[in-house]
This record gives sequence, C-alpha cells and structure tokens, in this order.
Amino acid sequence: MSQPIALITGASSGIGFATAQTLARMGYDLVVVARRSDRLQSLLDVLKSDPETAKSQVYSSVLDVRSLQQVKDFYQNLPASWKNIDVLVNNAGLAKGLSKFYDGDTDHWDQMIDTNVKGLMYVSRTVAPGMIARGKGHIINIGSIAGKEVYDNGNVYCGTKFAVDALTKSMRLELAVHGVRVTGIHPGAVETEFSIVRFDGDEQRAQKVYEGFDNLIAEDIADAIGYVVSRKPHVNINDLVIMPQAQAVAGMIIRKES
Ligand code: NDP
Ligand code: 8X3
Repeated sequence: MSQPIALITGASSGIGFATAQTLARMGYDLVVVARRSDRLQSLLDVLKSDPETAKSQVYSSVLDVRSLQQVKDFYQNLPASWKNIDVLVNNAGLAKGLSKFYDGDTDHWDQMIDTNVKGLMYVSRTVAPGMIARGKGHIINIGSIAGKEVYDNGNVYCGTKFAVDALTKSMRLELAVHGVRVTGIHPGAVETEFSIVRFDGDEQRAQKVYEGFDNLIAEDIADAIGYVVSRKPHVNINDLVIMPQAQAVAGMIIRKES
C-alpha cells in the first residue's frame, strides 16, 4: 500500500466521520471502526460518492473499543498491508448523563471509563508496537476541554478526559525516543451526536446545548487534525485546545438572546 494509512476509532459519527473525510481528501487510506455497521456503511458511501475522497481505500470493521478481545481480534484480522498504520486517531468516546457525582449512575461511569480511558489504551497498546518497529507514526488522542477544567455535573466525564490528557503526555514521553509523535486535541462544545448520546437520545434537550451561540462543528476539529498530521516530521504539535469563541471556559457559554 503506497498511501499513508490512518486508523480512526469512532468514525461512524461526528468528529471521527469528519476526520475520515479530511484524511481521505489528504490522500490517506483509512481503517475506520465503530460499533454501528450501518453508520460505517454510510461513511463508506459518502467517501465513495465524493470525487475528492473516492480514491481512498477503506477498510472498515465493527469494533467496540471497550473489549480488549475485540481489539486484539480486529488487529489480528487486519490484512498485513493494512497493519502499517501511520496515524492513529483515538476518537471513540462519550459522555453519559450530567449530574452530581453523589447522584451518579454507576453504569454511566463504567461506560465512560471503559470507552474513553480503557478503550483508548487498548487500541494504543495494540497499534503502538508496529509504530515503534517502523520508527515512525503519530497518535492523536481526542481529549476535551473537560480534561483541562472541570465543570459542574461533569465529574466522571471530566475525570476520563483528565486521564486522556495524562495518558497523552505519558505516551509522548515514552514514544519520542522511537520517533513516534503524540498529540492531544481538546475541543470545547462541538455539535455532533455527543449530547444526544449524553442525554440518552433526548434530541430536544441535546439541541438546547447548542442554542444561542456558534458552536464548533466536527469539521473544525477534523481540520485541526489535518493540520497536525501534515507538519514536517520533526515538528510535534503537543496540545491543541479548540473552543467556540463564545465559550471562554468549559462551564460558561455566552448565548445571544433569541
Ligand atoms: P459522536 O457521538 O458524534 O461520536 C462518537 C463516536 O464514538 C461514534 O462514532 C461512536 O460510534 C463512537 N463510539 C462510542 N463508543 C464506542 C465504543 N465503545 N467503541 C467504538 N466506538 C465507540 O460524538 P463526537 O464526535 O462529538 O465525539 C468524538 C470524541 O470527541 C469523543 O471522544 C468525545 O468525548 C470528544 N469530544 C467531543 C466534544 C463535543 O462537544 N462533541 C468536545 C470535546 C471532546 P458507535 O456508536 O457507532 O460505536
Ligand atoms: C465535551 C466538552 O464542554 O461540551 O467534551 O462537555 S463539553
């Protein structure tokens, strides 16, 4: 395979979906994974229907990053030519619920910790040795402003994203000697399916999160990922915090009166 290869987790929606489009446009072949096969198929259809992305070869696989066994099987079944992953975008993640920690739903906690922290580590643990062997590669972890500042009722989600920030720094520390770059990208409010998932499918409540201000869109983050991966090899963008102009801090959004 002559084109560089990017593996994107959580490519069935939002930031992951837009990143797949951006990297395909930049000439990457793609390995795209998520749990929903129909939504991965939609991504494949969109990529094929756009002349700017149609040339990209795409390998897609249903994968729940919470399962170490699934992650191992996925990688083992990846054809040899696809295993030379140049860029890993650890994007799969979610928030569930918004409540005081003392009222928290422990199933929500497990899902967030298992996906945002353990899933990210399972995939990284699986892919990094190949990068080390080749002496190059780039891991991009999607953290959050919630991993830089806490906000009211964010507790465990914030905790998972603080963990992503720490793990990103550790990965950079331990992979630099092997020629592998590591970047953390930390967005503020991006309108995707994020809030629909957080509020268990309540679209009206989710929509209110983005009312009265210009939120980020998935393409803003994909654009930053495109920038980060296209720097000269000696340049490592360590950390990007990307916010809507109207969200100066995590817990405060300036909304226009309607
Ligand atoms: P979306 O809900 O639109 O996308 C989340 C993606 O993660 C989906 O493709 C989903 O796919 C995938 N995913 C969730 N759980 C798993 C799992 N167990 N295994 C594999 N894939 C999984 O939200 P965003 O695009 O906004 O979120 C992407 C990342 O960005 C997350 O890590 C989120 O925390 C982070 N983020 C989002 C912000 C926002 O405001 N939207 C701000 C800051 C960070 P499927 O359901 O098909 O498995
Ligand atoms: C999501 C950021 O502030 O919308 O990671 O919870 S926020």
